Amino acid sequence: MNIHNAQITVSAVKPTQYPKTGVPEFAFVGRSNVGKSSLINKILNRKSLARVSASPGKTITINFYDIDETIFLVDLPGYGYAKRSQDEVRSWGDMIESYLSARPQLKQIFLLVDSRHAPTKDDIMMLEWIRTVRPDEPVVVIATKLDKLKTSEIEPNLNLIYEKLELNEDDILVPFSTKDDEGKATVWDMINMLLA
Ligand SMILES: Nc1nc2c(ncn2[C@@H]2O[C@H](COP(=O)(O)OP(=O)(O)OP(=O)(O)O)[C@@H](O)[C@H]2O)c(=O)[nH]1
Ligand SMILES: [Mg+2]
Repeated sequence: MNIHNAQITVSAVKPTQYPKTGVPEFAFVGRSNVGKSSLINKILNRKSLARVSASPGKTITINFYDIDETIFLVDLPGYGYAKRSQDEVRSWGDMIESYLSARPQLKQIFLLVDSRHAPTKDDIMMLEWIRTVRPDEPVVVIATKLDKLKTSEIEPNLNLIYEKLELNEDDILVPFSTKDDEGKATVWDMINMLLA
């Protein structure tokens, strides 16, 4: 995709605020600090369209990025951030789940996990939840921060993710890094394929 114009359209906290245009959407979910906002910037070649932070919990609304009025990339708040109250965690869970489960134009949910670590309990729960709401689709997992691994760690770490998340041969695991172009073309290929 040749991007001319990428801009944030809506920061939403409830369904009535979601865009009403109906163009296809692609959502990025995952643990807080895993690199969702960074990935969106990277694939759009933008430095700071999506707000990024070294401390977790940066994105607190559902942010819709309008790409040439053709698609929306959707940046979701992360889960698993310890410094949140029970009430916050619950209302965020509701907010994320109500978007992900009731959005006909949502073409794909991309689940991001940190390539350095084994998937957390929350990652596993999120993946299981994705499978229940989208039972007939392959799952797409993106392993972020690949640049932080030594070459010798890449294969074992990816295998561990594959195993812990119980991925099968139809599912897709994409290694990704913002420090180089690892994974960027694959993410675009998948978006374009789903649009075709
Ligand atoms: N080295 C490296 N750092 C990364 C990469 N992706 C993200 N980061 C860093 O990880 C931190 C968190 O990135 P964000 O993009 O804000 O993460 P997020 O998932 O949007 O976090 P929340 O909004 O809190 O849910 C930032 O310091 C980023 O610079 C990567 O591929 N490589
Ligand atoms: Mg973010």
